[in-house]
Amino acid sequence: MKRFTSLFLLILFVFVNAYAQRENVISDESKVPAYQVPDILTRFNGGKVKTEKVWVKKQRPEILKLFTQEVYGKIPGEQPISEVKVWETSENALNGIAIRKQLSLFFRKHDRNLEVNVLMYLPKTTKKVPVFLAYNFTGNHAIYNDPNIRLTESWVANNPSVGIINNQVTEQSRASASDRWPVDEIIKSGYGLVTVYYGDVDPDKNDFSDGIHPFFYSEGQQKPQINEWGSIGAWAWGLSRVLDYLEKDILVDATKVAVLGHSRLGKAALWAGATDPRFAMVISNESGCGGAALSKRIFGETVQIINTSFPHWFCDNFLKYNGNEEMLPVDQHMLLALIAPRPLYVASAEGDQWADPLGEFLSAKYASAVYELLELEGLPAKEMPAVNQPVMGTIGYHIRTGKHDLSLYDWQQYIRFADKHFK
Ligand code: GTR
Repeated sequence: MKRFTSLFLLILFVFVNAYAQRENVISDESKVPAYQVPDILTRFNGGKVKTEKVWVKKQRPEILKLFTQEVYGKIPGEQPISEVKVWETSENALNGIAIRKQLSLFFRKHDRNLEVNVLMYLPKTTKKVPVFLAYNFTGNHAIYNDPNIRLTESWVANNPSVGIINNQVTEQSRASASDRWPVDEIIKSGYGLVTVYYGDVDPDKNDFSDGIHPFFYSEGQQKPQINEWGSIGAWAWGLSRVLDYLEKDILVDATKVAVLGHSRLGKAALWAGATDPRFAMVISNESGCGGAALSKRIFGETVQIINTSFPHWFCDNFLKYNGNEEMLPVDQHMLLALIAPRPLYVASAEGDQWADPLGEFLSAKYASAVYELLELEGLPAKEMPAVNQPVMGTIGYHIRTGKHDLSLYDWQQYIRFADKHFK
């Protein structure tokens, strides 16, 4: 009985707490508490960053180290691709204008085996093509109406409305996310699309017994150490492994891979871009808290809220900053600056206040100081642009009308941005 009562109280506490947090969410600009973000060109020892050399050799490595240690966690070791198995290459996709390629990357260690399925659509041309590399949320079969795409057999979060039952997809799940993936437009613009279901690398649940994490455990270990990777770190790692493969694919120009992600996958894309300089362009679509949005600006989702709802996304060290953002030694504009000198695009949506559009814009604006130090244009806007008025320097930004989503409008801007920098 006693145990029952304490369990009941614990559950009650969790609910009341979650509710109280939602109630306290700031969505009114006049209620945002005063805050200060670290000056990106001031060294942690107080000196000033005045040259490219000091940025590259000193400041950038220090910032990267702090994000690794305090936010996303370090990767505990190396795990190269063990085998690539190409399932099919069809010259006849999209009514004959594209090549469809499906393959698996296998990762093996002791008795562990992880299979990461890759779907590629590439324009038919004699030249190597630039590509967008992006994770999808529910499986490759969901992105396009093409019965030849293999159905994922991985664990997927239930959603009976698109035929995902008992954490398995069904025929009904096909093309269920096709609104987010304008494959024909991408191909006709001369780009390939490479996509992977993010749950192949690490299923999105607070459980560290599956996905890539256990590959690095010592005897008896159940979860990563407090300074080691959570799920975002794992997803970013997965993007780099896909890039390892793309470097070997003769159809792809691996020097022109734009890594793109929406929402939590935008956070992963940013971290991948920050940690792996081979990504030639980085695109964050409404990545919000722990992505492009400033953490010290308390608006919409906060560090405490995200760590409570998704305790597996960041490293455990990040918990120290719950309700305590002012103690963070870094903020997200510094993450964006790690991507310099490569082109970076940050996008927000008016109907996505949870992700704090202004915090995303300011972050891109503050990151500009590093681009300017490197004699690049940075973000060509001092104030938040009006809705549906994209700005594009080496940093691009837009806020569009509409809800939290990855839309055709977003893709059209990313294609324009890629044309500007890749062609
Ligand atoms: C939300 C979360 C956001 C964002 C989003 C998503 O629930 O609070 O940080 O990641 O999920 O990924 O769709």
